[in-house]
Amino acid sequence: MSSRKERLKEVLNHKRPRMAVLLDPDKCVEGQKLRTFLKACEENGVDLFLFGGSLITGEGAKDVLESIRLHSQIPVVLFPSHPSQIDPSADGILFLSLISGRQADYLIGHHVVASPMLSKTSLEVIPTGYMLVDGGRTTTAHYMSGSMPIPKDKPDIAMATALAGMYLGMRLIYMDAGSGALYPISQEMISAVKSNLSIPLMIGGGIRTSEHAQNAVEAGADIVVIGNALEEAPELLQELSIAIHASSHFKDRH
Ligand code: 1GP
Repeated sequence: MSSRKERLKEVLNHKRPRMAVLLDPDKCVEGQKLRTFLKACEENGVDLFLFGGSLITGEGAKDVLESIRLHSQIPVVLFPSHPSQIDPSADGILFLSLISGRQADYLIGHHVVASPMLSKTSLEVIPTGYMLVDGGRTTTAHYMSGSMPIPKDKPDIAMATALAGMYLGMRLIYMDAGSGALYPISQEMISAVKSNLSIPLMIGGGIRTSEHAQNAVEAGADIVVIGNALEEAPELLQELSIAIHASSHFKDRH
């Protein structure tokens, strides 16, 4: 097993909080800037790269993924919105079922198309209950999936949905306010979900400050996903990483 695959296994063991950085292939360009950022991610203990987006329009994804593989040892997990985004050179794939929505294609249809392709790769397939939550604006994920997000003040709906995902056999729940959300998912909702789950909980969308990141960890996030904030201000990497990793109080909590 490659060391990246081993690192991926550790990330999913939810023994302590982890940091995932979302790399959107439409927003990254292969070159020195990306390589400098990848080096900074290594130095600051980033645990995982999510690679993908709700709508990919550019053609540079392959080059960007190749560069990530060449210049870092951090595991790369695909975060696809469509089977066409499967790339066997990553380490794993979030096999996302949009359990907050009721659209058949996002629950099972795309999975049927993708599965024969996946069976020919060595990607670690991670069955993931994906839940979109209202983050104050319609994000690309909300719009493209044509689904209604869980209202931000309904932790009971979030909890019931996540539980259903766990009972259906998901290995991970990803609760997402969507990229560029105006505000992140509330602590109340995160803790309502976490207190009922025995599988890891990933939280993302609108996390822009170390306070946001720490709030998510304190409420029970096992993996915190940061995208936009680092695209706009890569210099925030160190303080966001410290906020997620540093608190020994939340380590080894299981
Ligand atoms: C989106 O959760 C990710 O799916 C990241 O969101 O870009 O707002 O950090 P941001």
